[in-house]
Amino acid sequence: MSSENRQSNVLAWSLLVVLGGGLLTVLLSYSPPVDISVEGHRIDEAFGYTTRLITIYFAIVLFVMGYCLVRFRARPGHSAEYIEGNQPRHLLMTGALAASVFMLIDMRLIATSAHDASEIFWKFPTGKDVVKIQVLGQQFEWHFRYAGPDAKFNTADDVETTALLHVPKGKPILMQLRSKDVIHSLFLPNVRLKQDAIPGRQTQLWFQATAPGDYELACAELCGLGHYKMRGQFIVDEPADFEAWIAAQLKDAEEEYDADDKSANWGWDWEARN
Ligand SMILES: [Cu+2]
Repeated sequence: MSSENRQSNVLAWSLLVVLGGGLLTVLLSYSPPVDISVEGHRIDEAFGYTTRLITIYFAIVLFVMGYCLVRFRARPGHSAEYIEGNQPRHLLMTGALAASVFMLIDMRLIATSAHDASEIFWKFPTGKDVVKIQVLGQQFEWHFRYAGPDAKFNTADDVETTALLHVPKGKPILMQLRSKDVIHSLFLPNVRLKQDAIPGRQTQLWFQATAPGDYELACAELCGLGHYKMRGQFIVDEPADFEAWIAAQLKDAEEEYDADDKSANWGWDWEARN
């Protein structure tokens, strides 16, 4: 065998080993943060399904590559051939593989995500039980506002926090988001939600948490040099603890309230559509 042939064989095998190793590494290291929401499993299922199918297809491709490397390699008495893959059966094989990827992965994703969006994630909860929170994104902080006992926003009994979100377990949480400056994106990995806060617009999201604990929130939209600072605490409380926390905050809130301070009173009328 010529040294050139040997070289290209080594190269092809190295490529195969690297790709296969990469695949294994990704599969073994895939560990999303714990899901503590009622509907988050839908996102995980979409990820899981896509990952499983892509893994199968990728493994098939690797197998065919490996098979061809052995079967058609240059060796004493047999030289490697250059094939352009333009014969009808080649095109048919490629087309069939592409079509099955499209049908099994893309179409299925479109169908399930359309269903989940319209039936779950965009069906915003109503009723007395709903905990309403207003969210303001700004360079480089997240602000959260709770209406307080009067149930009205932007009044003296509002509770306001920065980089700290408290919610009670087991109740639907409905949030309205706005931005003061540029596009931000509120990311709550543990409930599998991410929603842009867009200047000049009001967006919303909802979820229901299932497990008390201390989690993280972040900004998922590169919004400037201080983007990395927009992380915060996301705390899920037992309902009684949540009420106690609100009550404790209320004292400070009423002392600090200043009706003339426009920037501190950034809240809005809940019904306003912006
Ligand atoms: Cu941001």
